[in-house]
Amino acid sequence: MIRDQETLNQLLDTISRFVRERLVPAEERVAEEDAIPADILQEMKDLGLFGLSIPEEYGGLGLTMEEEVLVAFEIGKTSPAFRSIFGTNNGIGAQGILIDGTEEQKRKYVPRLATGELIGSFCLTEPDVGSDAASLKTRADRDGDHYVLNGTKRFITNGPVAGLYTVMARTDQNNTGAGGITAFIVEGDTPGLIRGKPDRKMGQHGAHTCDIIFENCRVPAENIIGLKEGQGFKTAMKVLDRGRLHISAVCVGVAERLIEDALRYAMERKQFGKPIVEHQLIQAMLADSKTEAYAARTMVLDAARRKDEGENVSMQAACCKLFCAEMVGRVADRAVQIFGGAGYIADYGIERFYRDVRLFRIYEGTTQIQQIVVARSMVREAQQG
Ligand code: COS
Repeated sequence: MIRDQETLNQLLDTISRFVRERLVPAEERVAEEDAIPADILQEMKDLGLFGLSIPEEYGGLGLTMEEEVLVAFEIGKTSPAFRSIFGTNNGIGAQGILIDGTEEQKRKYVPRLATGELIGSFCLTEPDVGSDAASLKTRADRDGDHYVLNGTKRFITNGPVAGLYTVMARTDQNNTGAGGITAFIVEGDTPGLIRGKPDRKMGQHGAHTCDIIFENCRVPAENIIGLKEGQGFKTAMKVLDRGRLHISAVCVGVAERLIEDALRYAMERKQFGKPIVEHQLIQAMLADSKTEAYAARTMVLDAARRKDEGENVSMQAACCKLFCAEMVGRVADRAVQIFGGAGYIADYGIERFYRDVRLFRIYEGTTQIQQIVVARSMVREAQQG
């Protein structure tokens, strides 16, 4: 749903210009220094990028899902590391509170997430718990009006810099499944919350992950999201449904950027006496990439519109994440191929994107998990129908 086309167009133009003029020229520097420059960070805050999907009453731009994916298409046209720093505040770091939190919890924390004053992070994965999220081991034991958290969370995006963590922990030790899990809001300066050293990653340099360790970390009972024990797994799944659509849109943006770069290069580069774009085998690669990116854009928009209309889009979000993450992997691979030797050399930036996009097939649910979500939904529908 688009609320006001003119306002949205202005926002999209502004973001597109910011991406082109400020972020694209800084891509190489960010990758080399493994950090986003402070002035760019401030401009992101000024543009409202930390609060895109946060309702206006809590200080955000209150974008609908359709508006958000249109923005994500634009943001995708540069290194994914830029999106990562504000991505958690719009997505997994804020949505738990927004979807299932109490009014008081929303008022207390969300406005500071919307401005970027506070970075939000989402702690689900553990050293022994990845795709099988319901088996998580981090425990939270009640002690008076507090819970005591113990355990380790792994690969936590923005973990090193976050000031607020949504933490899934087991409150019912007799229930080893999803029903024993509760979601907590944990402030970054709580004693017993320890940040590990940043992980060394294959790509997306400038975006950071680390372990978050809880050692007798006392969290007030009033910080249970929605004040209800045992709801944490469902909260996490709802958050991921939304996150998967956003990531899908970013995949589309990155694919479109790579197609643009590959096309420009193919028009300039000459072999066998003519630009390589005139060779049909190069044309085939460009056409396949264009077709797949178009299909991805269309499905993401459809799922986003359905979500805005109030439909449950768990299955569609998984379809999108599955297709878009795999699609951008193929597009990046073809871009390297079209660039040839230059595609393998760091100076051209294409190999960096090739490494960056590999993560899309893994985080916020692997491709294989999306397949499971889609297939289970098909079976459920068939049984009901
Ligand atoms: N929205 C709301 N509730 C949901 C839901 C969703 N999208 N998906 C599942 N649930 C509910 C189920 O309805 C069920 O509730 P009841 O017990 O009341 O029936 C409960 O949650 C457990 O669901 P299910 O039995 O499907 O859980 P599984 O253990 O089989 O796990 C998968 C389901 C595999 C889909 C889940 O563990 C998953 O998404 N894993 C990947 C985790 C992930 O993405 N990690 C990335 C790191 S975080 S960036």
